[in-house]
Amino acid sequence: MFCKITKKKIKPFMSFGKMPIANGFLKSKNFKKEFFFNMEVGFSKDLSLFQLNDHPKPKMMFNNNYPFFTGSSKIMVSHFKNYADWIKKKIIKNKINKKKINLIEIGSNDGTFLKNFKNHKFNILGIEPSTNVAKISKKLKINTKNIFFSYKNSKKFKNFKKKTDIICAANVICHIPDLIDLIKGVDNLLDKKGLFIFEEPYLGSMYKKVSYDQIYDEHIYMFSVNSIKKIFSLNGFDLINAIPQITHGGSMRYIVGRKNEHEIDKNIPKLLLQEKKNNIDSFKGCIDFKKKCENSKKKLKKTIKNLLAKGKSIAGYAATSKSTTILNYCGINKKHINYICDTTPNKIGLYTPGTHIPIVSVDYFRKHICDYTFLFAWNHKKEIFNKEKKFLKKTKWFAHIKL
Ligand code: JHZ
Repeated sequence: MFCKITKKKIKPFMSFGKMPIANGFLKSKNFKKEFFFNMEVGFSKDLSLFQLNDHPKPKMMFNNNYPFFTGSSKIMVSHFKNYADWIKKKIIKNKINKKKINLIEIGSNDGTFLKNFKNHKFNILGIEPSTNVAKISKKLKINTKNIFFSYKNSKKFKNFKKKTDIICAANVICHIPDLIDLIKGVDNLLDKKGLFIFEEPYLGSMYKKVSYDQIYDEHIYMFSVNSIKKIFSLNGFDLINAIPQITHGGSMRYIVGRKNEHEIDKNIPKLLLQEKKNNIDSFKGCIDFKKKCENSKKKLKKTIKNLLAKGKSIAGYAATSKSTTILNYCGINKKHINYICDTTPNKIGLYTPGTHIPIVSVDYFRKHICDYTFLFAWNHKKEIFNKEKKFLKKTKWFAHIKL
């Protein structure tokens, strides 16, 4: 395999086996036509960059049927409101006299984040390649372009050329294979003093929790502070701050600006040192992680086998993208799990990718409680347990990681 940035040869250090499209929930008539790819991961030592070897073409993942809606979690909706408030207070304070602030979101999904900027002070632009989710954002009267973000497409936004104060993204930059092209696009749009701010699942949190389910087709990279610093500094930008977030089981908010235009926060050397201590910046971290994943798989398979041998029934809660990795990697399918419930209307009535477990409504879960429930949206535990108060004691909740 080759590093997607340096193009140098690297050796994959782990394979998760054949994987379908993580969000490719499907009808039974399409079982035979399913697409699979070999999900291997490698680590570029030069950039300290954790990455997938192969991945499906972006259009196979982001199209007119994208079934993930940012607004599906109330806690995430309030996280994005806080993120927007933070930008308004901390970042925009020095632009107070500016008539209008130009703000772009890459991967704006259903507009959950951008709707917080719908007022006279902002010129906003959402860029979203999945047509169905972009439609929701357009309905909210958010200026949304239904295209992939790229350098070529960035030239279409003439009013924003070198004039954008803030470019934001959340859980999107790791989905973009050509990061150099992305940076060229950002460079084309960003003002001299502008900031590029993005949040992504954090490699350090994934290692710590052994939450290997963060790895799937859409997540081409798992970033660390070190890798982001290196990639951007090679391309004319400084990483000026990084702020840990609790979302999605541990994320990092990165703040990037043009080289030598901003002061670098003290957080950066602190986080880099922490990453060094915890082997997040080296190949050793990968090998430790691999061993932990293999043990976690063995343990989960054994737990499920024992439960079924005792005649216990098992349900799943939330058909997340992450669940596709757990189910396919551990060989768990409809013989082991009766159903997975989910709140997303577009997923209900379909089957899980590769493992073909039926997806049902949450109402069905409440009426057909199983002895055990696998919480696939472990990152939304607080929100879900709050919703399912009445059912907390009626089933035993578990996951592949400690809940
Ligand atoms: P959730 C998605 O991953 C995809 P997923 C994407 N690639 C990404 O990076 C992350 O988000 C950020 C259901 N649910 O948020 C709804 C309930 O059923 O962990 C959704 O189907 N009940 C862009 O899919 C799924 O969980 C609930 O109360 O792993 C979303 O899972 C809640 C809160 C969610 O993301």
